[in-house]
Amino acid sequence: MAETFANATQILEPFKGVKKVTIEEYFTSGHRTCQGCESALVMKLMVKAAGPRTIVLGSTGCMYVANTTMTKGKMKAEPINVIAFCGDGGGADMGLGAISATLTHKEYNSLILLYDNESYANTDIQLSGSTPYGANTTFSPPGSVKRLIHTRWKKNTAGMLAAGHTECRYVATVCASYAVEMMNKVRKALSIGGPTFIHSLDPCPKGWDYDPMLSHELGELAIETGIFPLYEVEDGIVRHYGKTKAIVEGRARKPVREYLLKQGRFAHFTEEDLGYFQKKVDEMWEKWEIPGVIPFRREVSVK
Ligand SMILES: Cc1ncc(C[n+]2csc(CCOP(=O)(O)OP(=O)(O)O)c2C)c(N)n1
Ligand code: SF4
Repeated sequence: MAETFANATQILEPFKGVKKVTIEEYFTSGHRTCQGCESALVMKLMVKAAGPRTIVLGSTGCMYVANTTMTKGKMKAEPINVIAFCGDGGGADMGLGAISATLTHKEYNSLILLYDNESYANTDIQLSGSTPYGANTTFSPPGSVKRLIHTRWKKNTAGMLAAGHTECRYVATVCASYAVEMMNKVRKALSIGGPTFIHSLDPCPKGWDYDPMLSHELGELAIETGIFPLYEVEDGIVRHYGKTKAIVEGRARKPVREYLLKQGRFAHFTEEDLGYFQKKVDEMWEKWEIPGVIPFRREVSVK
């Protein structure tokens, strides 16, 4: 794979299975995230995949606040990986313009990783453009007069960035419940060169209101219900992977209620709300031009 990635600062071969994953940890104990925080796991796996010649910077949010307490040290003058992380508030909302600009600069070698816990979590779980339809947040508490305060559909951030930045060589979606795949997408993004983008869906026990032991299972369910598709777009070619690929090839999706009803933020949902959510996810798979990625549809001429 080395020859094709002329712009990369270093080539990181994919881990061929969990037993081949490197033992060194760069995300050490002492951070201050909640128990069961999947975004912390994403940080741990991201830097493990990237290796020691890496600088990580980020916009403010849970991961910045909880993980950057002790920063000291010097690096040798040598090529390094640069990773910028952001939450969904920082990336899918506030910093979207900056990410867009970065992805048009072919000369930048950097990976932007958006860790999506589906709220402005660090400031107490406010609604973001990435919060799912109907969810209870501090900005959208359900009430007796109005049950659903948040009635907008979640942004299709990775699809939007892939479609809108045709010279960006690599965009992927990941979930840390599939850790080796996730790390290999980070390695690929860093190896291919140029600005690249990864969107990670991260269950958040505090914001989603569930027992921390369910984080891994909820990540799996997000994929198995088809709510969060796993795919990569490499040089304009879309590849679904993992359980999402199986869905594209015909495997039945689990009903969205299995995922939604495990989370307190959807505890107020009625059958009608669950039905609406299911219908929107079905549309994504049955009507989108590229399922889970590109929502446009060609006009069908009626004679
Ligand atoms: C320009 C600016 N606006 C608002 C804030 C206050 N603020 C700090 S953390 C945060 C939440 C960021 O949410 P997100 O990016 O989703 O990350 P998370 O907290 O969920 O990890 C906000 C709004 C800030 N620091 N800077
Ligand atoms: S609020 Fe959510 S994202 Fe933030 S540290 Fe806690 S579990 Fe992690």
